[in-house]
Amino acid sequence: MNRGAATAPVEPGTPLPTVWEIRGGRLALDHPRLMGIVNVTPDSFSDGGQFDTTDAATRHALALVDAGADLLDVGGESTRPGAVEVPEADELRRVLPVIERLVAEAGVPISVDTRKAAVARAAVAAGAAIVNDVSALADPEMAATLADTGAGAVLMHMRGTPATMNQLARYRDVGREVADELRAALRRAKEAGIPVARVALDPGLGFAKRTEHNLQLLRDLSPVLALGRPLVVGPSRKRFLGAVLEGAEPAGRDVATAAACVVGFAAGARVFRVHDVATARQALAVAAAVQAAGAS
Ligand code: HH2
Repeated sequence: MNRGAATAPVEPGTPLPTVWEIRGGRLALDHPRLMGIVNVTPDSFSDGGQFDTTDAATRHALALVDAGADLLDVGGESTRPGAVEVPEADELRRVLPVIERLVAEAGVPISVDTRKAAVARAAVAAGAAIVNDVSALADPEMAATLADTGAGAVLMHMRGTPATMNQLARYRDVGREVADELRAALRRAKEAGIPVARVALDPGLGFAKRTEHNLQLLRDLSPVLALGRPLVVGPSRKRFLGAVLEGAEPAGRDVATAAACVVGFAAGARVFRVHDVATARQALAVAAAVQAAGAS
């Protein structure tokens, strides 16, 4: 765990998963991958209402691809702290037309950010390759849906729901507890028949975590990495970055986001869910180049 060191970059030589199987192909993880955020919502915490029509969301998503996004994550429900669940019909109406357009036009794999099995199923039928489930299979139909559709899956750590999670942010050893809870999610996925090669894990920065928990996770992801799956991290514009910056508004946290991505990369994460793809991409290109120089 390297607790005494100032930071805990992944030990040189630690084997990390190099591919992630998603629907219709495999994503190589030999370099950092940028997942651009497309929130088709009126109320997301940093960009709510900016892209809540099909045209605006599609234009924004295509601009993220031009900026270097390797994947696009389309969501129709805010999961910010305190958010209430959006009815299934509304979520479908928001995301499906955008996914259909992006499958035809974007040229990169599309992920759907949803906690609902019915939305996941419809999105994959429309061509989505990945289901990003921040509840890690809480919907009783989700595991079977992932197993039969063949989608890649992101299983993220959270406790409770966005409405209740802040009260559940109590840990003695956040890295170990998050890893234990993700191990249980991975076991549920395997038992439902989802091939493990299709699963990526995410420690859930900002979900049932206080500032210090998010920082501790980024400092040492090794307990989660030990589960042997690719790691996704989503620090983008989150409140813990605002706490470090003593108050910057969410849209003013993109450089801080890029810094958090670099720390996450050094700790072993390979997929980075961000709003500002161009800035994170530049920062991660340097981190990857430094790491490659060390290897030769
Ligand atoms: N964070 C958010 C939403 N989905 N998915 C994964 N895998 N990891 C994350 O950290 C993550 C996520 C929250 O961010 P955002 O989509 O910008 O906000 P909102 O939930 O308000 O739409």
